[in-house]
Amino acid sequence: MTDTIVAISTAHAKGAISIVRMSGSLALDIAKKVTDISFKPREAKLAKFYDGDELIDIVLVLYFQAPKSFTGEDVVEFHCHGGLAVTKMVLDTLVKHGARIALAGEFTKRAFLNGKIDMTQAEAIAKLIDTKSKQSVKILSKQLRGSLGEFTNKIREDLIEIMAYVEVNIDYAYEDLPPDLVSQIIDKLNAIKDTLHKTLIASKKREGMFNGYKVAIIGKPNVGKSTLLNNLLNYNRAIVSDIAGTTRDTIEEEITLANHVIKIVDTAGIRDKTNDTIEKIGIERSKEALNQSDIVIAIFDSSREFDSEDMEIVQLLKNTNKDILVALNKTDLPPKLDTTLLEEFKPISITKYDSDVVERKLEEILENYEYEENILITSRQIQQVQKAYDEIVESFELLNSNQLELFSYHIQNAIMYIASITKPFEHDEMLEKMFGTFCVGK
Ligand SMILES: Nc1nc2c(ncn2[C@@H]2O[C@H](COP(=O)(O)OP(=O)(O)OP(=O)(O)O)[C@@H](O)[C@H]2O)c(=O)[nH]1
Ligand SMILES: [Mg+2]
Repeated sequence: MTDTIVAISTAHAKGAISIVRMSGSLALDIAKKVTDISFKPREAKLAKFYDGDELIDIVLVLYFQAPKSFTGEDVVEFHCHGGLAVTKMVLDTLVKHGARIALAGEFTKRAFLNGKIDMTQAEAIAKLIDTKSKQSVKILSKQLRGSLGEFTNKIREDLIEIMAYVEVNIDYAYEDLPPDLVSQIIDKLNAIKDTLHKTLIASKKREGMFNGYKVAIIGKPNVGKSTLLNNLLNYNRAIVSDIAGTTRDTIEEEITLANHVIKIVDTAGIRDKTNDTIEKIGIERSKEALNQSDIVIAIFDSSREFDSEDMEIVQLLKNTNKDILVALNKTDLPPKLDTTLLEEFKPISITKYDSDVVERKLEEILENYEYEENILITSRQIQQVQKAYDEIVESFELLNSNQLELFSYHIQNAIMYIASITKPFEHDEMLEKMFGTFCVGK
């Protein structure tokens, strides 16, 4: 018999209501001992909550009878008044009567182990709590209902069908195989391969959707990078001066744009001939910031001649696959910059007095991002799909050279990796680690 667990499921802060949740075989017995009501499943009842003879709170009680509950066990929820002290006293009383404080993610882990949800749904729950963008809420709530599980199950079934074709024909000589069978298998397998590939690309590209997209501001020294950061933040976060090399380290701040949380990174001006060691480190960091960003804002000073330092920025832009926004700054001053090499980036003009157009452009880029519904949301999911994809790629050769047994071996592996997305084969320690990243009470 497993322990009966209990935790405060709402945020640990002062609020109107706090929910204490208890799950396990003793839940109903304990609940009866601390309240003055009779219990009926799925009925909300107002109850006096006692610690012995002492009245602690008037609470709303909900009882979910196993297996029709989140965890699949008996669950009782106590909605108490939201003071920190009263909630803690309710919790302590339940512990006194035999419940144990839940570990992080233990409720969700039980839901998973009892087959109430699959692993993708458990992961969607964890992400939903952490996520910062409205777009990702839409995707995650679909996954919460099992959409990613359905998607991977369909792929699994298609692969099993291919296996079946092959197994039936494994004993035939190649010449005796139905003539169009191999081409049918290849078509099916190609379709699966393409779907997995598309999903992998979309998922890797859209990691920022959950954690906030990163936008790096780059440019040579003194072009107005920190000025733009301050304008986007609406306050003077970074030091701005006419001395080149003012910003020495990267500065990261968050803003919300078009329902997305964006992490804006201001960097040290990039130039190649500096002798200053600290500045050199800063420049390396700006290159790193560019590599880690989703969108790059490159700033050029329209009031100065185009020089080798600007050229270095152009080179960086040409060598990156990030979304690029080029801004010509200081357009309030007489123009001197030859913009020929920048035309391909369709530059926009800004000044320190008017940089709103940058926000609008950023919003445009974000709005144009395509959102695959079946995006993979954890690195675990990405890894497993990648492995399945690699197995399928490897199997193609073998089919062409009629090595059906080896082909079938690789397809089996692919099936196993796909299946593990919803039902990982990891042992208990592994599960503990996975659910340990959840918050307590989940
Ligand atoms: N006239 C004019 N001056 C500007 C404009 N934008 C920025 N400046 C000035 O340009 C100077 C440099 O601005 P910063 O924002 O510190 O430039 P930076 O790119 O962060 O410079 P580093 O940190 O040294 O790489 C400051 O004196 C700003 O006031 C603009 O649109 N017009
Ligand atoms: Mg700066």
